Amino acid sequence: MHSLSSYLTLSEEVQTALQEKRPVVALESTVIAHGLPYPANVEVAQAMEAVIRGKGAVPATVGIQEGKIVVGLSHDQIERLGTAQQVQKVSRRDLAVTLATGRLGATTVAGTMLCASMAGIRFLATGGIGGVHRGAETSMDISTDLTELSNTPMLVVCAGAKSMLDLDLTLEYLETQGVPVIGWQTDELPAFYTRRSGRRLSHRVDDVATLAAIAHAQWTCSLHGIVVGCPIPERYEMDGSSLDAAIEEALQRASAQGIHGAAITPFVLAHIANVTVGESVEANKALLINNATWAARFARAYFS
Ligand code: PSU
Ligand code: MN
Repeated sequence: MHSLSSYLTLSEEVQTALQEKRPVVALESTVIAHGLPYPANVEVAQAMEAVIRGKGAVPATVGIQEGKIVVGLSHDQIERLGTAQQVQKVSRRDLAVTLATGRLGATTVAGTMLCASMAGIRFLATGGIGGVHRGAETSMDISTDLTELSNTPMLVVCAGAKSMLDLDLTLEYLETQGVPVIGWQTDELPAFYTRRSGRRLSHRVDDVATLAAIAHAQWTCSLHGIVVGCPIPERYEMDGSSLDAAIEEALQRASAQGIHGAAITPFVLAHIANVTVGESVEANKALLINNATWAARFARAYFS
């Protein structure tokens, strides 16, 4: 018989922090394996861990290796995920197969929520959550991130979602799933590379104590995921209209090349990075570090 512990490995640092009820922030690894080019991916993964430690919390980067969920990947394990050629993108549907076949896997937001919550972690920092794709009314391409948020008690700090998605449908879907989306010091859903999306949110919070109180209320009432949208820092914000053109072009190319499903996001990200000569990669790094910083502050407020 297998028990959950035979599939779950926690780093010593993470295990101790959880036992002592200290704040831990989970980090996804799809952004490392599929979202950013090497070496920016590994650099930003280390930088996120460093700012989380600097704010008095413990980082737990999640990945799948040799049949185990690893919560708290080592530097070498992160390097491996950031350089390996064949890495499985692991969302909820992929977890068991990846574990049983011993493949190397990088977890999406959904996969990270699932794995980190097995370890008892409540906070997660990422860049952008997945969402409802444009044209989903015929493709039905809706990220599992959204349903995971309705199933798993975790606060996910992100810079909103990319405008390659249908942001209106994404918000509608989250509402249907009962997931609160909170603007951090903003009235609008941030749109990843840009601070504003033009979509007004129903909730805005400006201080960490209120956010911690919301998390306590949510989870005490056995409710599940919370999304907190933190806008990209101003000096890294990109020009929305040229981005839209790049996204449009990438989506057309993807469709012409028959790329769909889980492969779309990495394809579009790579195209935008090319077209913007790396500016998008710098912006992506900056917002990831910003989100990690806030997630650590939120976790600290929650555990204080
Ligand atoms: N959005 C980004 N960069 C990313 C992702 C989303 O700007 O790297 C990744 C995240 O890991 C997210 C996943 O959870 O893509 C969503 O993929 P899908 O749409 O296949 O569920
Ligand atoms: Mn999808």
